[in-house]
Amino acid sequence: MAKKALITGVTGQDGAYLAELLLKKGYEVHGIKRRSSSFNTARVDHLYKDPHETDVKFFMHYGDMADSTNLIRLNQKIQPDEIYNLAAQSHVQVSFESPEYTANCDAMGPLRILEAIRILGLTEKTKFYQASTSEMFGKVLESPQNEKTPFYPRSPYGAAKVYGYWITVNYREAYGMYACNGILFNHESPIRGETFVTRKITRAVARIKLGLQEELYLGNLDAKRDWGHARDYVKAMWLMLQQETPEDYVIATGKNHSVREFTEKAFKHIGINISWEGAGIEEVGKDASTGKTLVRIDQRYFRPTEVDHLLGDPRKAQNQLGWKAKTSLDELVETMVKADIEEAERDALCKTSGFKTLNHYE
Ligand code: NDP
Ligand code: GDR
Repeated sequence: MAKKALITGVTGQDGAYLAELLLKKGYEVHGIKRRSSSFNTARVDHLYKDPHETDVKFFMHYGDMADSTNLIRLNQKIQPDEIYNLAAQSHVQVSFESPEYTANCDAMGPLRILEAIRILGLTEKTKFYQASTSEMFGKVLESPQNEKTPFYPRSPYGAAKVYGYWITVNYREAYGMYACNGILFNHESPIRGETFVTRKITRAVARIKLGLQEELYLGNLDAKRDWGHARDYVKAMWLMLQQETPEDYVIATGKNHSVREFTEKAFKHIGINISWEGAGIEEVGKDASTGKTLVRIDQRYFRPTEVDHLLGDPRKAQNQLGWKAKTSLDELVETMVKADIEEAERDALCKTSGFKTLNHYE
């Protein structure tokens, strides 16, 4: 019998890479998607088969992290061997705008699933993975950060995820459940959401190259992050659920870079060297050879409280899971810029060919 996995947040970046990985490993994969007025399954459409076909291994179910009865019913129906809880309001800046919703989804969400496992008597059968985050370290008290570094969250998102972390530890200790936290540092890819800084930059670089955009507006250029590739990181999630004992692991590359450096690297791929002039909110990034301004600062992208500097220590994962980040930052930037150029080429073609978008129709 194939193992059954349930992935919450299957339509997100990590959900898509993880579903692909588990299907390759022979799992029957069930994903939870939200009802939306427009299609929200683009990242997993290539995995989907019409349910009337034979040998279907990938199933989608409507659900929401805010809906306990839905989560209980789905777990009762699927009886999963492994649950990967990836669903979250995952944008740090948005969490300042919607703190209560973020807490409901990101803190109460994992609790609802853990309770579903307990209520249904699945504590012996079902293993649970919680998508914890380096944002829990927040105002960094030591560097690099490892599994023992104290938490000091700096956003409603970070605070909600700290609850998700501890409730996972608590259910492991209280009920003997196989429950793990993956404390993942930032991981990106060509299917990263467009409003996270890396994708925002690579997408803008591509659109500037194709003449679809003039300038890129950013916030804090000096924030440092430990950036890896999402495809590498979902392997660590799976490995965590295949061990003798459930434990928590930091997953990171062990190297960090600033948003400024990321921007410079991305522009280099289209043959532009960026030179920085001015300071603070007045700072601009110019094309060093033409003097044209390409990057500007906008106050709206600064957060009320910032996480200045994150750097992970992945040695426990290396030693116990045999996991190591495979993709360098240069490779990651190159892959992302290339993919965004292809997308921008499609947009440019539509524009020059006079194709209409839906809202142009009467
Ligand atoms: P994404 O934002 O790409 O995906 C989030 C997923 O959660 C989407 O499928 C989204 O659905 C779904 N979702 C959001 N709200 C709800 C809800 N109320 N009910 C059901 N589903 C919901 O995030 P990533 O894939 O990047 O991250 C996956 C997880 O890992 C998240 O929990 C995130 O907080 C955490 N994390 C991410 C890191 C990263 O660098 N990427 C690092 C550390 C942790 P929809 O598609 O409809 O919006
Ligand atoms: P982060 O990712 O907050 O680390 O959370 P994000 O890419 O949003 O920001 C990284 C850093 O870049 C700075 N920044 C900007 N950020 C955005 N989004 N847009 C901008 O224009 C901009 N300019 C500068 C930010 O201030 C920040 O310092 C991500 C998410 O995936 C979380 O879900 C996950 O838990 C953490 O990574 C680890």
